[in-house]
This record gives sequence, C-alpha cells and structure tokens, in this order.
Amino acid sequence: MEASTSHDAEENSAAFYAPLLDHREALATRGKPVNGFAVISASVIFLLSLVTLIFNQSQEPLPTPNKGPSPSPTSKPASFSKALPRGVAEGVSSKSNPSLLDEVSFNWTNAMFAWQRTAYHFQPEKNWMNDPDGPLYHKGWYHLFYQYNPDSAIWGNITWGHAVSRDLIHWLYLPLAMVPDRWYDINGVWTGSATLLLDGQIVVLYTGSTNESVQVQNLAYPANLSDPLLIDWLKYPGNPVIVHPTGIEYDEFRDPTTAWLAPDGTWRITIGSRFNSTIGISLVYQTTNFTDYELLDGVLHAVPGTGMWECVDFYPVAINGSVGLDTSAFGPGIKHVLKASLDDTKVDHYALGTYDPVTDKWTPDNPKEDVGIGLKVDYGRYYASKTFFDQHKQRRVLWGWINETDSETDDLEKGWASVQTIPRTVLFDSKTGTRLLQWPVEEVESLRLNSTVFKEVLVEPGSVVPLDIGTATQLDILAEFDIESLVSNTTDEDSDCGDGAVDRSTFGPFGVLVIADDSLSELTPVYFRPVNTSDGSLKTYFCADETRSSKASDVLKEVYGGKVPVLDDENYKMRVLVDHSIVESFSQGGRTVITSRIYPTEAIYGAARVFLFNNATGVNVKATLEIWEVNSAFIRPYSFEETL
Ligand code: DQQ
Repeated sequence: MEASTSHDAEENSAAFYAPLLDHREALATRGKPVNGFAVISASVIFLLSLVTLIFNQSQEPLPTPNKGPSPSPTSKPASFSKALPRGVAEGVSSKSNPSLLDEVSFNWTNAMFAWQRTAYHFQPEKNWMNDPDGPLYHKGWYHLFYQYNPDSAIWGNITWGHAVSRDLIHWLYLPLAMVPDRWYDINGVWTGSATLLLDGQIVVLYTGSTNESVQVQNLAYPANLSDPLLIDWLKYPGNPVIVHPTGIEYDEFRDPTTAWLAPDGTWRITIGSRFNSTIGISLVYQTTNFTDYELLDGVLHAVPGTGMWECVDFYPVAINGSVGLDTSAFGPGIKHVLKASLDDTKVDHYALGTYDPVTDKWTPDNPKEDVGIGLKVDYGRYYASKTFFDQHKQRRVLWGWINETDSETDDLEKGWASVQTIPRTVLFDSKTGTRLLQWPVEEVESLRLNSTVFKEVLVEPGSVVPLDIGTATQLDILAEFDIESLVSNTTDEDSDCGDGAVDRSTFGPFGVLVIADDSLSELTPVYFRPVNTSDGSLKTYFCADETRSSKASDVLKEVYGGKVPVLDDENYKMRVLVDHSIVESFSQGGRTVITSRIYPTEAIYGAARVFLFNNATGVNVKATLEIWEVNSAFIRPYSFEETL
C-alpha cells in the first residue's frame, strides 16, 4: 500500500529551498524547539571539531585468457548513449556502468538472459532494485524493504519495495511500502533503517530527495502494528525531521542508521556525509521522540581521503560469544563495528573499534585499518549493505546489494536488475581478534538436496580435475584443501590475487572452477593464493577471477580478492554458493568474502560444471569436498486471499 495521503497542500507550498540551505532557518520554519544560538554554536563546534580532526584429472594446465576476437558485433541501441553513470546527476552514487559503452555488444539470447535469474537469492519479480532498507523481524515475519523502481529495470523513481519471509529464504512480495508522493521525497524515497522501540513501536527513518533534489531525513511508521505483514505505512506530517547542517552539502547527507539507546536513556542515530570534499564522516543526532533531533558536537568518526560515506551501519558485536547483539547493547566484552559504503569506489568498508557513549565518538582498534582504508565487507560486487538484530534468533543479520555488471541496455532487455545476497550472520572473529565472520544464515541449508562427497582428491601442479556432480547451477560447496610443498625455501613476490587464476606462483593459486563448461571456454575460479614473501611472512589471498567467466565483452569482468588470515592449526577452507549468475564465496569461516556477478554464454543450464584446479608450481593439493545441489526458493507475490 502507498503511504498516507492526508497531507498536504500546505506542505507543498513550503517546498522552497532557502530553509534547507540554512539549518537555523529550517528549524525556525518548522518550529523545532531549538534556539538559534544553540544551532549556531553547534554548527561552529561541529566545524571546529572537524578541523581539529583533520590535523590530527586432466593434466592440462589452466588455459590462459581468451584474447581472441569477440563474438559478432551488433550496434548499440540509442538508449545506451549516456556518458555519465546514472544517479550521479541526481546526487547519489552511480547506478550504471557507462564504461561498457565502448565494448562490442554480445548477441544475447532470451535463454541466456533467463538463465541469469537466480533461484534462491532474493530479487523482485521485475524491474530495478538497489539497497536493502529497514530490515526487521515482527510477529513471526522477516521484513525486507528495498530501493525499487516499479517502472523500469534502471535506477530512478525510487520507492520502498517490500517483501516478507518466515525464514529469510522463501519470500512473498507485498505492495510497495512507500512511494515518492511528498515534496520532501518526490525525487526518491531513498535508503533508511528501522528501529524497534521499547514499547513495541516501529519507526523508520529514511532519506528523501526533495522536489529540488535536496537530501533530507524523514520519519515513517506502520499504520497498524498488529498487522504482522505491516502492509500500510504512514509518513509523519511534520517531515522532514532533519535537514542538513551548515557546512554540509545539500546532496551529501543521507541514509540514517537504526537508532541505538545510549546509556543516558536517549536515542542516537548516525548519518553519513562528506566534509571539505574528501573527508568521509558520520554525524550523530540525539533524539527522545524521533520527531526532534539535536546534532551532537563533532562526528562519530571521520577518515580523510575516503570521500562521501553512504549507507553507514553502526552496531555492537560480542568479543566472546556466538550470538548477535541488539543495536543498543553496550558494556565490557563488546566492540563496535563502523561500516561505510564509499561513494567514490563503490566498496563497503568496515573497521572494529570502541564506542564511547558519553562523547559519542568511535575509535578504530587499528588506525591503519580504519574505515575506508582497511577491511572490506565483501571484496567483490557488493554495496550498500545493512544489518539488523534478529531478536527471534538472537543474531545479527547482514544484507548486501549485488549490482549488475552488464549494460543498461541488457538490463532493460532482461526486464530486471540486481539481486540481494543471501542474508549472512555476522559475528566477531575471536580467533584473529581483528575481523568479522560472515556466514550464510542457517536456513539456507534447508534448501540442500542430495550431496556428493569427494575425499582427498589429489590435484597436482598445473592440473584441472572434473567433479562429477550432475547439474551444477545451484550449489552449496564446502571445500577444504591440504597442501604438500614440493620445494623448500622458495619465496614469491607478494602480488595479491595476481593477474587472476592463470598467474602461477609456487604455492598458488588452487581452488575450484564453478560455472565452467567442459572445454573450459568459460569458467570462474575461486581460489587461495598463499605467498611466502621475502620478508619471511606467509600471507594468503582469497580471490575470485571473473576474467574468463563469459565470452561476452560488454560485461565487467574483475579479479577480486583480499588477504585472509589462515592460522597455524587451520587448513584452507572455503564455502561457495552458486546460484546461476551469482557466486558468493566465503573463506576461513567467513573472514574474507567475495561476491561475483557473472554472465556466461555457454557454461549455462546443463552445460555448467565444477572442477578442482591447482595452478601452483610447487605444491600438491589434496581437496576434500561436500557439494550439495540446492533447491529453488519460493519467491512469489502475496495473495490477499490466502491464509498464512
Ligand atoms: N542508494 C540510495 C541512497 C544511497 C545509495 C538511493 C547507495 O540513499 O546513498 O537509491 O546505493
């Protein structure tokens, strides 16, 4: 259902932007209980704090990349002629890949496009989706809202799509929760978060892009809390509840977080922004009633050089514990995770640190691994992630958006764009003490069908071993690799993931090839690359190589990866979820995770296979695997006639 329409012509008349450019006037216009002096002081203190902060079995080696001629060219349709990525002009991160403009279009068939749709990941029936919004659990149902264009497979006209699930796997599409129908969100009901209050109420804060593309924060709530499906949503008549403060650009102020209750009994939220063109920051607001807010001095955190922070997420994790924590949890034995989605690079970064609820500042454990310059949530195609505390199962669950890496023209042709990752539980990695662990929610295992076990399969240097498992487009793969060194005292250059899986070194790469055809003309390697560096340290990289995933040239194909700690008593372990065009790969229990977005043209339907490979020059690999075929999830529209 759409949001309430009870207001209002009067609000529309107030849709001019002088107030929004000046925090004081805006507050006066809206009659907020804050005096001008307090606001000026707050803005000055805020700016000063920022300034202070700145200063302070086949024996064939793996084939090399196909650099041969591309498939037959076709001319580019006129609709694909924009040079700027979509979204940027509207004041948001890019939502298309114009870098593909110069590539030769592939002759895609409907069968190829149809195969790309996933079977057990969440995606709308049709059209465009981006960020996950306001995930929550209410009266037996998981709710997922998402940035959605109901009219087309490209970004624009952004509404809140809505779906519910009993188990985070099977989903029912519901009517749109909120549409752009007010002056303060007419250019888009953008990203936001939900908070469950102590008395059982639910509030949502979201960014509205106004009729002049100014970013403001708005309040909404369910019309009927006793409805488990939360079908109807109301927008607060006094919206917007927060406008950008002095010193912050009108189009760099978005994506409010879930609120947390501070020890003083008042609520806090944080909102990402940018200061002085280059410094990524997160502002903190205090509220008691969710309609009136006070900007607190300074910022939660800032990192020079990281640019605009979108979709900030801030939450506690238990240092020793196997359960997730409520967003307001605080005290000994707890660390806080700060995550920002970097507009400049389209990468989600996080860091672990300590939150001081008195000063409302967060300090990273390791400043060298600060937000935006250290760990990535996911090293692949992944953005705008958001967690929520699942009070039903006492766990923190993470959602992330997998954007397309093909052209808009192809998305329009397919009629849909984007997928959400399998929801993941998030825990602190007490073994390393420096990372999070992400793991697919346990419910995904309910989709496992028959499995095949392979024990200690020997994979010699330079070899590829087929694994006979039948249909290989929907898989859950658990693999463990033991390596036996054939050389001594060898060191290699530390070259991260190298130039992909064909780049051989002494100890790697080795791993699996998924969505590969028999002739290995298309394949996606997921692999480890251990390196004995000259300084005596052993490092391991976990990587996914998309460069030969498709014969088409009009899709982005990256080598993704990052370092993964492999402790002395551990083997190399990976879990790989294959779902048609999505491959989600987890190493060492989820210390390093990579999502791949691939568009094969031949390794599809019955032609898709799985192989082991070892492209190291100096190790034998013994691989033990269990591979499940994975059922499709039921994801369909909700019928109001049915009884749930
Ligand atoms: N997507 C939303 C914004 C957010 C961006 C707009 C991140 O609120 O900053 O669709 O992908």
